[in-house]
Amino acid sequence: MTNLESSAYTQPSSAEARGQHTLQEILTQPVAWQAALDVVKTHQPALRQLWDEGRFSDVIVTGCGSTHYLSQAVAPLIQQQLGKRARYVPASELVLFPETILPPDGSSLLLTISRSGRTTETIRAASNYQTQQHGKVLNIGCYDGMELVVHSDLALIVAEGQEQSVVQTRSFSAMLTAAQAAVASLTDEQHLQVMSSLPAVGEQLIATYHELARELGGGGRFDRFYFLGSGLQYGLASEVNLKMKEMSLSVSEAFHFMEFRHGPMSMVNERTLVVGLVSEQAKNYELAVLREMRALGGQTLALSDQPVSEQEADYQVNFQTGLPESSRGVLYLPILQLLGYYRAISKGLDPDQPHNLTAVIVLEPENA
Ligand code: F1P
Repeated sequence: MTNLESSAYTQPSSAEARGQHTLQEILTQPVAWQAALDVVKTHQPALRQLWDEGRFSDVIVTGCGSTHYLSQAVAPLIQQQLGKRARYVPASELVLFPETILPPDGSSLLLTISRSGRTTETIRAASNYQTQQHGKVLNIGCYDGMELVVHSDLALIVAEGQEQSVVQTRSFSAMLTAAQAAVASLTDEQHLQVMSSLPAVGEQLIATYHELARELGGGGRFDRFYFLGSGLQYGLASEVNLKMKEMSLSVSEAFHFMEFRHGPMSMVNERTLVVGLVSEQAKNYELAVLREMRALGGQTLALSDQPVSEQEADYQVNFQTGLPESSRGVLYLPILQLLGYYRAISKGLDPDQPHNLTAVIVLEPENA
């Protein structure tokens, strides 16, 4: 029997109280981004020492649920920016099938990501890696002193990412900021410096587009949602898709942009919202997909740094930062978290109490 940790709060007393923790955590997340930047700056010497002395052959990034999707965003960033092969895997795969993941003669760095630091699969993966492969482990999380931190050679802990809610919002973007800042600190000090503008940009973004998220999520116009992302954005598309599912129990899926044409677009109709997390590098290819989905009757929402044409997007969120794509991934998150939040509220659900879910999955020994 799996021992599921129960969420530590009571049923809201009235409808308007529904989802208050989740909403506050979404709206305050830029504060946690600043804290993440400060944590990385504090640990920069230790991070540099671990990286230089480790002489790693590759990097394996792992987590569960939201933090697995975070791994999907971090691994390509590491490979692109640090020039080391990097791959992401769910922690359970590393526990159950290590020989399919660990390079036979490699000396990998294992990067574990976990909000709680108490998820059994992730702890097991880290513990096994240290005792069996005698490898190095870097951890990113939100709660210090947890078992996963004990099984790490270095831990970047962003306490301001801690949450009451089960679904990860502020914690996820805080850990993403820490990961992107850690990579920037190992490649280009200038990239780390320019990230200092992210909290203010995030506050402005939320203020500017909050109403759009409420309109698209709450209007009842859509009954299926598709989140498209490629390159550094695929993991983020997977995560915001999970938010839509966890909070609103909606039909939703995430795909790489170009994959959507190869079958899944058969689902597009007049009650479909196709959300594009547009990159810089492949923007033209990605916007072509959105144009085609509009032609099939779907509505499209494009999130990008610079504005796109009205032929490509019915709605758009523009960051207008000019920041490198490797440093501003968090900006895609708040409005799409709000989209799922308002969809849940419009369906009479309570995002603070997601159906079937708990904040941490702690498995009994016989199941782990
Ligand atoms: C992992 C996780 C979450 C999920 C849910 C259950 O937690 O699967 O991603 O949203 O809360 O736990 P953690 O290892 O990141 O604490």
